[in-house]
Amino acid sequence: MAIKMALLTPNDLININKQLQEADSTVQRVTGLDIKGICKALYGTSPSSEKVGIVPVTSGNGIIGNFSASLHAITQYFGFESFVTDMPDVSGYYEAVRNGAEIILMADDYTFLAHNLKNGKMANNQPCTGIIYAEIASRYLKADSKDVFVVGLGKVGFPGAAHLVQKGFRVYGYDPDENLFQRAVSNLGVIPFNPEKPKKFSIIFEATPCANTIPESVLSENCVLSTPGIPCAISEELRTKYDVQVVAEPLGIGTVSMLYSVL
Ligand code: NAD
Ligand code: 2YG
Ligand code: MG
Repeated sequence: MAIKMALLTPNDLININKQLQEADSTVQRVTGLDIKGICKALYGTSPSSEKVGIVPVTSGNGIIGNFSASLHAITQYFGFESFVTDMPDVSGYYEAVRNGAEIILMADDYTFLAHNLKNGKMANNQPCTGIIYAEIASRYLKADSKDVFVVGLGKVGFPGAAHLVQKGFRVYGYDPDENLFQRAVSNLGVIPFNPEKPKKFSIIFEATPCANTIPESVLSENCVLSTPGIPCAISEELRTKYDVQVVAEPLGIGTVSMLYSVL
């Protein structure tokens, strides 16, 4: 398959518990809810000790160091019972189900899924990530208007933009890919952002695989930047200059969004 994918690296996942704790406290400061509270509000579900089986997958680019171990740490952090199978792939799936997994988590290079074997519900990481980062952005307690800037309208950004439109926000969007940009304008009613006519925002949601995607001209003092994109969308310099509240974490927020969506 010739689809371009931005894959995680073992480096992104170093100190995942610390990254999660920091993201959780930023989410609390920005929205008044912690990440679990956001999930409950978003999906109306709560875990009741579901057992999560994590299956390493060797296909394509293969095992990513720290990926399964990070999913283990993330599921435990959010209060799920979980285990990583000894075997990968089909044998690992067999092992997970035999050992009582109720929810399967596994990923190849294209799809990261959660499948609840009890109720049949299935989730994909890309829309679940877009939706939860958009939800966090939308709950900024000190937002000065219903205007949101969405940067990147791909597999994560588009569902996030759709969620914001559905919640009644005025969504300004930008993507250099003309097809994706037009799709968001015509299918969602996204307002085309014109870089020639700069406008300041207190809420920004970014989902691109590029650095420095947020022009300085859109930043307002103390704005929120909710971004799953890796690497981070703004420089340390701009972050400090505008006291930007950045919600960014490489795997856990999207994963817990998937899990709550299949409960
Ligand atoms: P994608 O390729 O489907 O979409 C990215 C979009 O960004 C593309 O449409 C591209 O044209 C656009 N883009 C590139 N440069 C831009 C710029 N300067 N301004 C505006 N748009 C620009 O990718 P995706 O699957 O949506 O993933 C986006 C990012 O999110 C990747 O870095 C991916 O690794 C990351 N991701 C993170 C998590 C997480 O939990 N943190 C989960 C899933 C994906
Ligand atoms: O089991 C393994 O170790 C690998 N087969 C996992 C492959 C995951 C590939 N996907 C990505 O790197 C991400 N784009 C999706 C993960 C979401 C968080 N960024
Ligand atoms: Mg995440």
